[in-house]
Order: sequence, then structure tokens, then C-alpha cells
Amino acid sequence: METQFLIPIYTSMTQLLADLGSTADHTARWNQLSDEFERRFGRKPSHIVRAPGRVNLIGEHIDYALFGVLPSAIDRDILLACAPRDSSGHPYGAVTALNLDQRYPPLSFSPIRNALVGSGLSENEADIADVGDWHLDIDHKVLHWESYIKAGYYGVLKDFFSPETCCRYPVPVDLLVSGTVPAGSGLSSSAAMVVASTLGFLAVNNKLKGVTKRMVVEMAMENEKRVGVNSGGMDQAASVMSTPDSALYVTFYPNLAAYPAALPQGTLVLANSCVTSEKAVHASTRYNLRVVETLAAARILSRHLGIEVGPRDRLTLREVVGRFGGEPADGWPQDSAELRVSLERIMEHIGELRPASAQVDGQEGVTLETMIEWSGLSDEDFKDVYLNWVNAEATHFQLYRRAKHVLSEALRVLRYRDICLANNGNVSDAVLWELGKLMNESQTSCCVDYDCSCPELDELTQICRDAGAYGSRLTGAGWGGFTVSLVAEDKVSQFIEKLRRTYGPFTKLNDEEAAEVIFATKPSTGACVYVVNE
Ligand code: NG1
Repeated sequence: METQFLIPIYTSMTQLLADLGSTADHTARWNQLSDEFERRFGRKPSHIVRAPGRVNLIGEHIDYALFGVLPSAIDRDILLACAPRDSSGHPYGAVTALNLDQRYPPLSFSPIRNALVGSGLSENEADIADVGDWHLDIDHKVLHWESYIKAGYYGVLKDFFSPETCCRYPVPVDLLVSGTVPAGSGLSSSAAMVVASTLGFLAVNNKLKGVTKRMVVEMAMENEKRVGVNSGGMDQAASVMSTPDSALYVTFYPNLAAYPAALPQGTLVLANSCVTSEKAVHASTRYNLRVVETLAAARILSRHLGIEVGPRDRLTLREVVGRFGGEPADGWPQDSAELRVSLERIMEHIGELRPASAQVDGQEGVTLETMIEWSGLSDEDFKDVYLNWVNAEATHFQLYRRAKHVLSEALRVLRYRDICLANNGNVSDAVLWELGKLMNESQTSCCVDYDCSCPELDELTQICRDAGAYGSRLTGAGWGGFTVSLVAEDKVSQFIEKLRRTYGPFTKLNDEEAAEVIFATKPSTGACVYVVNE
């Protein structure tokens, strides 16, 4: 299983590029980054880290309910070149970070132990034997690229430079980043940046030995939560564990696990709705609210089904489905039908999450008071367990529609995966239409029940279908960003041309601009580290 493997560390660029299935573009970019690092910092980088973005084929907004998802890494990525700096005269762990993209300003910061914040002392001046946790100023309100670099760094400091570990002093670091994953658009530029940062700081501090893919995914998941979005683990898993030409079936319950499923011969074409998805800015009314709604739905459904849940437990929908179907503690075998059967059975009960008034006035949401009453918890317990740890606001909580999306999407993922596994990369047109149909159903469910689409995404996915895609859907959190379409290999150029002529925001773009917003992608391999030879 992918999780147990070590992070690939290359000492041969030829081998690395061969494993990337690389194009001339890749080679030029790696060389340019290394040369640019040398020009700016006066020495070669010691390491170059690669972390790819990802596309999610199907399984949207169900990773934080702990259901399996089917993403794959794409060939667009973050490259991070780094090297330790001579420590004399620099605070421990000081960072200078530059980005080749002028939109991202240079950064310079130093971590400090919490106990020293405001003391006027730097790490070098204090005895840090027992001064505890690290402090890095991460701004949650406005997300800069700085937030992601710091989030990755924080995890490395916490896990590898705590008073309990023998190592107390991180080295000062210079780093230079080059990214080709479009930002804020559902292709996980943020997770790629956090994974790259995590691996970069591990590499320069000589901490990569024995580090497994699982460890990096878990660190990156925790690190990304530090920037204020309570995300699931799909993006980090895809960025770290993907294998070429395959989708990655990632499951989170009872443990993180990942299994490649060969993709059919169709091509994935990504097209940007050109609506920026400000995930962190709207977290309290969108992403984080969905997390709360699905968790509250899980508790209320359990209560209705007679499943016991402790007052302080925050059970997910995946766990409810497991308990409902009598799942053993170590989980159902990955290839058994039990999860599907239990999902289908539980779907018959979700009507219980609808208020009686829905029959009369169509309002399917419930007020906070009703939600608390239905949960059977005291006001205080409910708020402690479901609201106080996360920033989420609503006048009506949409328990029924959210649960309906999550459970039906989990079933669609299982069907999609089974079709891929049954055909092992070679499929007929009929099978591609079947996969496309699941993608279209997923889009409808995201739009109608999860309210995470937007008019532009609805329009663009319809244009993609009309232009000949087997299926088309939003990918990532939604509310803007990219769509993914499954297209016959020999029809890709005519498909792209049609989109350029039909979708309003594309019609005035020149070729270079268009290539940034519509492109075919190949399922690529996960993150790796290159050790630069002197
Ligand atoms: P995007 O917005 O594409 O990064 C987010 C979450 C995922 C998942 C999807 C919805 C982060 C880092 N990622 O993806 O875990 O929940 O939304 O399926 O927030």
C-alpha cells in the first residue's frame, strides 16, 4: 500500500525525470530553478522538492466525512529549491523565501518558542531546554503564500525540534519556489505548497531518513489546518502518494490508506470557470459550515438509528455507516461489498433529517435550536462538540441535503473505482460513458444538494458535455475554480477549441492565456526530493 513507502529521494536527475514521465518543459524548469537559486543566493541548492497539484475525479466534500475519494496528482506542480545557510550571525531556523512569480513577495522570518514571544530574546540568547512549543505568526484572515510556507515549517519544528527530541536547533534556510499549479482554483496549490514546504524543511535539516509517505500526508494535513480550513486529507494524500496513469483511491477510515486504480484511456481536460474560489475567506459560511453540517447530521442520524454515541464524540458519517452495518474495529476489507450495502441501506433513513415543515414550505434546513434539540445533547455539549472549535455560521443548517450528497457521492466513488479496477486501463466507449455519467451526477449533487457549485461552473460543465465530454464536473471545493472533463483522446484539441469559442471568459484569450485556463493533464506521480550533487 502506498502509505508505507518512503518518500522517494533521487540523486540522479535523469532517473527522476524518467520517473516523472517528463517532458522537455519539466527538464528546463528544474534547471532554471537551480540556476536561479545559485544566482540569487550565491550557491547551489542542496535539495529540490517537487509536490504536484491534484485533480479530484470524483468524491467531493466527503473526505472530511472520512469516505474514500478518487483524486490523482497532475503534471502541474510546486518546485522548491532550498539550502541551509551558514548559521553564524543568523537566528536559529531563520528563513528567507523567494518566489519566481513576482506576485508573491519575498519573505523573511524566524520561528520563536512560544515562551519567548514578547521577551525580546531570540532563540540564540535563551536557554531553550524547556521552553516548549514553537510560535510562527500565521495570518488566518488573509492567506498569503507565506501562510503555507509557515504551515509546513511549523509541523517540522513541532515534530522534529521539540524539547523531547534530541534536536533543538533548526538550521537557517534559503529557499526559492516555482509553481505551475493555478492558485485558488480547486487544483490544490495550497496542499502542494504545504507538502513542498514540509519536505523542504525536513530535507535541509537532514530529517528525511525513514520518513514515509503516510507521515508526510499526516503532517501536511495537520499543517494545513493551521491556515484555518478544516480540510480532509484528500489533497495532501494525492500530492504525496499518487502513481502515474492512475487515480488514487484514498480512504481515511479506520486509517489512512491509498490504492492506485488504473484510469481508462480517456483524457482529463481541466478548464477554469475563471471564478476565484476564496476558500479561506468564506470558510465560515461555506467549507467549515459544511464540515459542521455533516457532523451534526451524523449525530442526529445515529440517534434516529439507535446507534450509541458518547456526548463528547464527534462521529463522522463514515463511522455511522460502519456502525450501522456492523463493521469490525479494523474496518471492512477494501474490496468487500459491505460498505456499499450499508450505504444503500442508510440512504433509506436520511428523510429523518428533514423538518416536517419541508413538506409544506420547502425549507429543508433547521435552526440551531432545532438541530440541538434533535441531537439530544445539552446546549452546552452541542456547542462544545460541534461549534466552538470551528468558525461556522448559518441561520438554517442543511442536514438532509448535505447528508444526501455525502452518502450518494460515497456510492458514486465506489462505482467509479470498481469500473476502473474491472477494466484495468482498457475500456470501451460504453464504459467511458458510464464513468462520465457518474461525474455528471456528482456535479448535479454538488449543485443541488451541497450548494458548492456556482452558475459559471454549471454553465461550463454543460458546455463541456455539449462539446463532447463523456462527463464533466467541478473539482475541489467548488464555488469557482476548475472543472474536470473526461474526453476521448482523439477529440481533445477539437474539444478545447469548442470551449474557447463558447465559454464567455475564454473567448477573448490569446493562445498563451488560454493554455493557462484549459489544458489536458496526465495523472502524475507524487512528491519527491532531489539531492543536488555539488
Ligand atoms: P481544494 O479546495 O481543492 O483545495 C478542498 C479540501 C479537500 C476536499 C475538497 C472538497 C483543502 C486543503 N482541501 O479542496 O480536502 O474536502 O475541498 O472535496 O481544504
